[in-house]
Amino acid sequence: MSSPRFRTSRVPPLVLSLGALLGQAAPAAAGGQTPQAGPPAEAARPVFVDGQAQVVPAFEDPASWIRHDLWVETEFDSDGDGRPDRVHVDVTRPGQTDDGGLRVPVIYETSPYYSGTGSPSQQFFWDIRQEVGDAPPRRNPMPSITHQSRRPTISSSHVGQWVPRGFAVVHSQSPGTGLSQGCPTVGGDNESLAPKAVIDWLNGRARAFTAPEGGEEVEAYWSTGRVGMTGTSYNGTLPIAAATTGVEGLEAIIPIAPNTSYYHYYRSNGLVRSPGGWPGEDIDVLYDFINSGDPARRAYCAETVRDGEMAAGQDRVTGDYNEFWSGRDYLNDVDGVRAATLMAHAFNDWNVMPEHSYRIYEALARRGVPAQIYYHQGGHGGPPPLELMNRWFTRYLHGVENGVEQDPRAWIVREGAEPSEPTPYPDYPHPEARPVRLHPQAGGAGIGLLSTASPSGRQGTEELVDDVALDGAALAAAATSVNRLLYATAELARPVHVSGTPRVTVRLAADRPAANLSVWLVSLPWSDGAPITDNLITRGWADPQNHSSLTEGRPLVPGELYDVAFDLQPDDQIIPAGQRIGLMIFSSDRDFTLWPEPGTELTIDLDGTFLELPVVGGAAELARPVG
Ligand SMILES: [Ca+2]
Ligand SMILES: [Ca+2]
Repeated sequence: MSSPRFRTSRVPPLVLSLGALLGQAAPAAAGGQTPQAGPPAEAARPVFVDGQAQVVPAFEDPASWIRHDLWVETEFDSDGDGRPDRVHVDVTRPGQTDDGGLRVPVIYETSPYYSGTGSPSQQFFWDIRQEVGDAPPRRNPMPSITHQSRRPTISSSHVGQWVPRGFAVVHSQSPGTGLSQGCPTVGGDNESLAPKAVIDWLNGRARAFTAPEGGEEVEAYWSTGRVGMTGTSYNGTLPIAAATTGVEGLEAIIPIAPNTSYYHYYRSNGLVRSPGGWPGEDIDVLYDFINSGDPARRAYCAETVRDGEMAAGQDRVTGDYNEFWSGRDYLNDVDGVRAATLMAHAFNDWNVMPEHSYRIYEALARRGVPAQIYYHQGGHGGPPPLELMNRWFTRYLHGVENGVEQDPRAWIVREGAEPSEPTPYPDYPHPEARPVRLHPQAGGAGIGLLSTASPSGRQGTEELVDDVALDGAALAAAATSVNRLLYATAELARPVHVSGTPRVTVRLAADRPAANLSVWLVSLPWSDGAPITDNLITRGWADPQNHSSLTEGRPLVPGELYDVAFDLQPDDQIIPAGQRIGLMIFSSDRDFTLWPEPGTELTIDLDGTFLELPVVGGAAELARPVG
């Protein structure tokens, strides 16, 4: 099953129909600023076909565009100099906005990355070789970023895509980066209020100037005031940050692989846990990584932010949730969001994990804010198809009633399908998914059985010994191991469609007060040499000390059993017939957790341990006998 819309829209006739339409509109198209002969520029206007803004020849020539930069005055003073911080902004807009009286909506991206970033070398990250629950070793600060003056063009992203379609494109540099004043705060309030100020300016409610100090005032007379924001990763976080302010004029956002909570980025269920590919990264490392602003401000910013509130709040000892992290979790501010939100993420994004988009999508959908979600099966980043984005921005920025509100709410790229051909779902998770409880049976040092039927009789306890030298793939591939426990279903008689957020409950005891806990869901048999994503279904991590509270972990009493229940990362995947679904329980996850010395012993009580797997069609799909 695939979307008819995406099939038809890839067909050349779209271009032909556009040509035909432009032919009809020819007397009103093209302009004096373009090489083509034709009527005056002032007649050129955005053109829509099939509910999407089209490339208009009169808007296509970059030589006809107007580019300039300016500084918008914000409502905060984060660098402590007693004056409102000004943020650096660039604008690219069709020439007709000056010569033809045209007013256009705006596609806007803001980022802390436009003026260079710090070293990605791990020697400036936290050293993850430490015992769980201990104070971390001291971190080497990252070398300073060389300050760049980059104007008037901050970035050319989105310009080629949207200016020819009748939009202006605006960029701004996050506070404390590049030529923007203020301090970098990595999720602080000024990162939400800075784009709010830019949107206020685009609506005539804030002032802008030609210089960072003083300067002539600049007005956005060419703007309709309707703004859409997009961007990937950190640049996808900031549209959500802006939207939480409820600023008028921010009509639509398309966050791509956004981080929606710094706690969920750097911690997992009470545990210190690195983003995949960035071992030892933490919020203060990201501060150093984006700290490209005026060197004269850096001492004040380091003292108040990195060595101030971050040092006091980030807590790499317990990993618990606290007020510092709560203030950097956009779900806590989601009530303010009114912008129509098209989320995009990937189920194999192990850097910014797939829960980040789902938690916001779910909250917005529940509140009745227009929201859709697009998931593909790849890794970090990857926008929705242009058609989907175009319909979204056309509806909410140009106000064209294209019926996008009646579209399916969820778009899931099936395994092996092109990212441009998602399968429409009425919602995500698939509405027919039901939680199926699966129970482990003794034998996890090899592969014990995992079944929907409660085993008859007690299964008792089984043990594993932590060894961070072995990664999760090696542990899952091993026929037997003392370093993990693995339980798998019988071979599937038919494909099983998992859709949603699996949840595990692990009843465990440890031989010491603190331990890592990692859980992977895998598809077996393991294919050696294949990409890990061929066999990895999803995974999750938790701190057993947080078994009853995310904010107040308690040291474990060695030998005492605790029920640790937590969500794995959301997923949507079809496990082929003939495979077995495996639940692997282990301690340190080499690619994500801290690296304690090997030897921690975990005892798992199988009678209190189970998996709840969201399966489309429910338990019947798993309970069928083999063959
Ligand atoms: Ca200031
Ligand atoms: Ca903890």
